[in-house]
Amino acid sequence: MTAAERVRGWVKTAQSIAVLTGAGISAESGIPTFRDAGGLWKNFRAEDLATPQAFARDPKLVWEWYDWRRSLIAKAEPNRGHHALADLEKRTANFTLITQNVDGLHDRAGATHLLKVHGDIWTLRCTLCGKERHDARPSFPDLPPHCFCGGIERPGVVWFGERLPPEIWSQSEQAASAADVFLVVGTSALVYPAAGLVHLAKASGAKVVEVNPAETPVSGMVDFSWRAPAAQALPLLVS
Ligand code: BJW
Ligand code: ZN
Repeated sequence: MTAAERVRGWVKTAQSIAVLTGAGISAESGIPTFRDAGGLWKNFRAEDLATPQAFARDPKLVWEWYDWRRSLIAKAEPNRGHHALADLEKRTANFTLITQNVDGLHDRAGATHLLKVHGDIWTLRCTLCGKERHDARPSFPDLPPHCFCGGIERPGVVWFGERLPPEIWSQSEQAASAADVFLVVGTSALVYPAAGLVHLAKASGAKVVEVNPAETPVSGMVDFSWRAPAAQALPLLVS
């Protein structure tokens, strides 16, 4: 039996599967990742822009980055990787998809048990009154966008130094600790606490499978590393 066949067997017989995805699963939809070559925007790193301090200093600059990303995502389609996970959800008794992505491509592929630990790029939140709203316009005529109360709006995402949404986070921990199989797909596993779910799943007895063309800090502790792009590997893994 090949390693791939063995992994397919784990996936097929699992009662409970949890999946953690990162930017790599959307790479083949044409959305740049954060830390691979080509992920930089105007020479800024995610760590320079995805912070409350950067937004306080220059909300227009931070919004220009999000506006650029919104326009790319609006033109993108979910790929075979997103669809394979949506199919797997239908065939698995207990299935939870935990995503660090804010792009909404898992929703568009049909995922329903979906936990967005870093928020959603299509949600805006007022920095003055806290009101949230959905806005699917690919780009805004004026930046930064404003709330009816006059306050500046921010993207409804989680920046460095900010707490993850507590209820979503606790459901993510529960899913990771209850999983028989835990898939880690397209994430550099550098950003915590999300990356900690891999360790939690492993410590709770799950078979952990990584899908990533590159090595990551969790590669050494997983039960199998599938070194391939997600849109290629996931359809084979769940078939
Ligand atoms: C493919 C592929 C293909 C390519 N197929 N794969 C413990 C230790 C050290 C530090 C910390 C710690 N705990 C907390 C911290 C601090 C910090 C942190 O982790 N820093 C590290 C960077 C050092 N964490 C935080 O601040 C978090 N908050 C927090 O801890 O709060 C505590 C608190 C408590 C009480 C009160 C208040 C606070 C928040 C983290 C938020 C991260 N936010 C961002 C932006 C979100 C919004 C947006 O999208 O703009 O999230 S940053 C960015 O990184 C984004 C991503 O979700 C996240 C992870 O990136 P991801 O998805 O892994 O992408 P890449 O680019 O890194 O990797 C892509 C991968 O895909 C690569 O491996 C490729 O090989 C692969 N790939 N093609 C499959 N086709
Ligand atoms: Zn407001």
